[in-house]
Amino acid sequence: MCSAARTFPDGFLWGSATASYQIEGAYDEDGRTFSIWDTYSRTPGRVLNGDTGDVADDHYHRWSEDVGHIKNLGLHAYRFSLAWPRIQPGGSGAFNPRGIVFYSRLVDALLQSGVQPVATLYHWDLPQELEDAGGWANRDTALRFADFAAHVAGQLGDRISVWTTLNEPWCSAFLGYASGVHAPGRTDPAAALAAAHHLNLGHGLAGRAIRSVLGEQAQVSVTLNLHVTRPDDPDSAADRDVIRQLDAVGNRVFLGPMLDGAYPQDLLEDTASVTDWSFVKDGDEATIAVPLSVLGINYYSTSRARRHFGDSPREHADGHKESDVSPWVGADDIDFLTQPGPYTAMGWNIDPSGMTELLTDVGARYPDVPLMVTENGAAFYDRVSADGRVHDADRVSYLHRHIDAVGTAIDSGVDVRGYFLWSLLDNFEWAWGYDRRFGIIRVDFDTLERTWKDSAYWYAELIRANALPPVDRIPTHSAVGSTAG
Ligand code: IFM
Repeated sequence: MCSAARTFPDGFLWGSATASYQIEGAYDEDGRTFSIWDTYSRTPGRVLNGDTGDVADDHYHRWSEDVGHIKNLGLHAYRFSLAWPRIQPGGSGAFNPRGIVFYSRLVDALLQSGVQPVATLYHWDLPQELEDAGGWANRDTALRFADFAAHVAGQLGDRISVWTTLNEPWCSAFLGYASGVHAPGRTDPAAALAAAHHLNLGHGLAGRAIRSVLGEQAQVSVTLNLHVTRPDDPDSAADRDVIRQLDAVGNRVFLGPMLDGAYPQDLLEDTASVTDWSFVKDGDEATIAVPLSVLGINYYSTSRARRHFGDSPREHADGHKESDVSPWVGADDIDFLTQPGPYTAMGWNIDPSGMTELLTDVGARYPDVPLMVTENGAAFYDRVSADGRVHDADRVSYLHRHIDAVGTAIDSGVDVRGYFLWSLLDNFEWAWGYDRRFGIIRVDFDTLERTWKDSAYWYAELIRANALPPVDRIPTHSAVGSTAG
């Protein structure tokens, strides 16, 4: 029996995403200075195998070839990020024209290929000098970020379709400043909450700066990695309260000020022993609530939690890298439980229902805000087969099920405007270095050669048809064409 393929609304935006530090390399070229990830990756023991982003995918030199792949895939939009230390070495003062030239050429090439550029202003590569001055825990960083945003908006102007201020501020604040498994590697819960606030403030100031340069019609967005956490025992009031608490410190710490204009009261109460939140100044919450043109949502997996009682051993299986210090500030008495498999190479459970649940939940909370899936994808241990191809059937299956889950949310009335697959290329996966491959295009990290995986052919077919192909429909090389240019 053959059922009709799931189709998507006309104009649905199919894209793919990358980030500057993960793909660019050229860490010391054309005036670029160190970011916190250059420092962190050079710190022994921080990144698997001592990998750094020094070369990464060498996209800085191979961007033209990569735009060719983007074009041949048929992507409608490409989401990339701008390296702040390339454009404004040191993070304050003079701007570096050679830094902006790189992005300007990239944007022009995308537009000439009929691809909409979606730019993220901050995907974790904070200039090291700003970290030395206190990083995101320091209010001034938010002001510096707004200056950077205004400059970039002036330079790239209306060639950018959507301006995303921040990527996953939860990771920047809580993995960077609480658990320390991301740069800058600090383990200070109070600093993590201050960082969350200053990231929020930076978002609001930057969004307003972009609109003051480009006009009110400029499309301003932010990308959040919202957490789908289920109670261990849905009938337990204690476990349901755990979910409320994690929703506050994982999701509403950003959604609250950005979309409701205020921090949630329960968050302030849950974290009162950590900070008095005196870093929130009069007017900050109103600034943060800059109207959003679209809200970006990243989704990968779910987690399950319960209240921890007594002295029984703690479990740490929350989908993030192991650390002695939890990123969940104010939630020391919460256990994250192992989720049933299957898992990706990250150890993250595969659960497409979480995608539908998240989109439906956010859509119900904020019915007037269009949503965009700005990241979704999976790392697997890919192999090059004897035929020279990468038959990544597990990735195709993951994508099929998650994109179908996006369709389910759309069917139920959620306003989802697009889907960006993470990631275009295998790249530097932060603390996991080059060991975890998310790309639909394989990168040989010795030769830097790019090879389309089966998932790339499959995704190209999906875009062409605007309909979900079966997992076993992998078009041939000649049917799609995988060479750049
Ligand atoms: O690689 C990252 C990306 O930089 C941010 N979102 C999650 C991805 C996979 O871990």
